[in-house]
Amino acid sequence: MSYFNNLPLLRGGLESTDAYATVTSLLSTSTRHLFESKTSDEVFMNLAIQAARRAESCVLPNPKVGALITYGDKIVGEGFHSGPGQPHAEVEAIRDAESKGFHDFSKATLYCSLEPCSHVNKRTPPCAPIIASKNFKRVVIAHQDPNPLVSGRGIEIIRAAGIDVCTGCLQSDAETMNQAFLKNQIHRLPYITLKIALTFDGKMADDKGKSQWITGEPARHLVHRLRSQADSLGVGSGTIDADDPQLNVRLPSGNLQRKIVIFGNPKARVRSLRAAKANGLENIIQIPSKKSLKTSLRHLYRDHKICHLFIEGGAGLASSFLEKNLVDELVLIYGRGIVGGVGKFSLLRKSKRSLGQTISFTPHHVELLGSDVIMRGLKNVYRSH
Ligand code: AOF
Ligand code: ZN
Repeated sequence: MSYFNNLPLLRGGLESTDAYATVTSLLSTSTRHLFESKTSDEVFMNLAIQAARRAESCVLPNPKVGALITYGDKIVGEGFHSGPGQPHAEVEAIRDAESKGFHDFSKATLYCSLEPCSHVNKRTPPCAPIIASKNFKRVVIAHQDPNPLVSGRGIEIIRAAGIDVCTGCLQSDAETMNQAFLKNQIHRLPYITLKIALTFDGKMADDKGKSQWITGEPARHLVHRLRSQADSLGVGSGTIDADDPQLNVRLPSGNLQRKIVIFGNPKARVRSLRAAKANGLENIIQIPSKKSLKTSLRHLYRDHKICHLFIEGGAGLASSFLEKNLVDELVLIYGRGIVGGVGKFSLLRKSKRSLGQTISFTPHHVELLGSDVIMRGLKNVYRSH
């Protein structure tokens, strides 16, 4: 996670004050030396990455992309991609600069958190030829677009126009932001997040199977935010039968529709399907239980365009995904209560693993939320090449 992630995004046109100085003045004296050890390219690229993060919720199948245009040390334009069918970040940044009266890009630098696209026959025109035609002095790119239709061609187009191109600036920060997109493009599979609520002593439910509620209200709000980052929600048929979950995405800005994927045996699925429909859920996809999970995931990506599956419950589904090593990110939410008992609802209940054979995640985020503890761990990290 980048040190700069919490800096406010600077806005400004030709009249903007020295952006570099403004950012440094926002920092306390104790942190300023860290900032100053970054190059100005990294400072501006970080702002482009922050711009990309302004896309609300999930933009999949597209990546989150931000772009920034500087002239000397002033920011003269910025843009981000807000979703499929919408203009790309670079085009937005150029438009922003032009709307402020900036038209001569021959002394300007463009910062792109992703290689500008080069391919045609898609929703929007390719960005690389537009950038080439604007005759920028320099283009700084965080990383190559892993989309096989781009994959270096955007960079070639811009270089061929005689523009100085620099790549790899804050590459890993930009890649971290687009893990689902990278996995989709490289492996043709959906990115999998598994969320599990656990009691303080690590149980998924009490001995009667009740899990409502292990965690408090703030953590349940967080779950809605996490759901909004995915394009689909996955659940076992048993959980629909037992808990009758609403599986919706409620945000302060409104409610979002997500595709629902129900895993489970066919009989249970018929029951759960009725329950789900009675709850007003639409866009429900059922997974034939005979197929392997990996095959099902390929099918979900190829035929249903599912790019990021957010899986919640139940214990059986969570265990299957974990055992088959299909989880990319694990989100554990620990409530404050201890339930004790025999552990009928512990994770991987049937596992006979020894300590030398654990399924390990690399923790990357720990947070106290109300009286709950959030722990996030990564299994796989996807890189652009
Ligand atoms: C960019 N800038 O902001 C984005 C890029 O269907 P389209 O026209 O939106 O194109 C989607 C593809 O373009 C996507 O798969 C990825 O390769 C690239 N996304 N490229 O230059 C952007 N969002
Ligand atoms: Zn583009």
